[in-house]
Amino acid sequence: MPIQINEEKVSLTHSSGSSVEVYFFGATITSWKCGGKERLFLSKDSKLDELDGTKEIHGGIPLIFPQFAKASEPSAETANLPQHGTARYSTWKWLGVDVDNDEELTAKFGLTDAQVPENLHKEWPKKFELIFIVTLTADTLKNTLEVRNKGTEPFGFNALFHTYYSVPDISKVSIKGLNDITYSDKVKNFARFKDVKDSITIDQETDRIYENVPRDEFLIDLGQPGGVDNFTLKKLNLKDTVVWNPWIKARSISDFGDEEYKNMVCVEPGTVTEYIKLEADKTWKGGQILKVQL
Ligand code: TA6
Repeated sequence: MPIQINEEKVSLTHSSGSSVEVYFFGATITSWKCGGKERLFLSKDSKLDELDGTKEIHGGIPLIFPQFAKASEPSAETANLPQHGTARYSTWKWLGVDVDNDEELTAKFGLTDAQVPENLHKEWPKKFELIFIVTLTADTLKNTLEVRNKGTEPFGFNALFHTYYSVPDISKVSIKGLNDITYSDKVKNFARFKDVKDSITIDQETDRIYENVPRDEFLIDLGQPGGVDNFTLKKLNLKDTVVWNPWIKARSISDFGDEEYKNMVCVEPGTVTEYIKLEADKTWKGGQILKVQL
């Protein structure tokens, strides 16, 4: 069955056997399998059976909109929202399958401001419509977010794909394509640095926002012999890239396994260092393409 739907989620299976699972809560992708393997990390402690809007899903690809981090300016438009905004805490609508052929399987999910929980909506009462488009092929997963301003005034927003990759061993992971880019380091009180090494490795808590990344393609190398199962990540119309691993701080996150930091890394394309300004009645589009080297 290429499409299976229940109250909580949609499962899509492409003719090649690749598959994706999307929860209506947050339109969060919780699983992407291709080449017979799970490619995304999902914490075994994530409370998928208690999605009442208070707890986020820990893993997969949470969608971050309209705010990334807690705004430092009290006057910012999104200042009263939780650090990852509202879309992640809202229940999206299934909009159906768009394309289903041997090449690709594409499905859509929708969210309007009317679906945002009241306590969050009142803190950012803008009129908007989001469309999240998920495209699956034999070796790629493409995510596109469309944001439409349905109000009469412009608004500003952040957007980010908070992608958790599943990795066999964090000590062997390297990320190529972020050298010579200034980043602000949340672990070091947002001090700014630049790496000259051509790849990043992770051996401690890492929480960096790489700003204005001109390259749109990165290689996430899992350190496997022969380079099999590496990912290429392509960002589409997004300026920044966040790299996160909580390291042993994961032990203080209630629904995140104590040792699971060894098996995940987040590489997250987004526009978060400034607000994207959207005029009334206009649409913005951004996205990412994850490709596995099978
Ligand atoms: O995207 C990076 C980040 O904002 C980190 O600063 C850290 O707060 C993390 O996300 C939390 O992610 P979670 O999925 O646990 O909400």
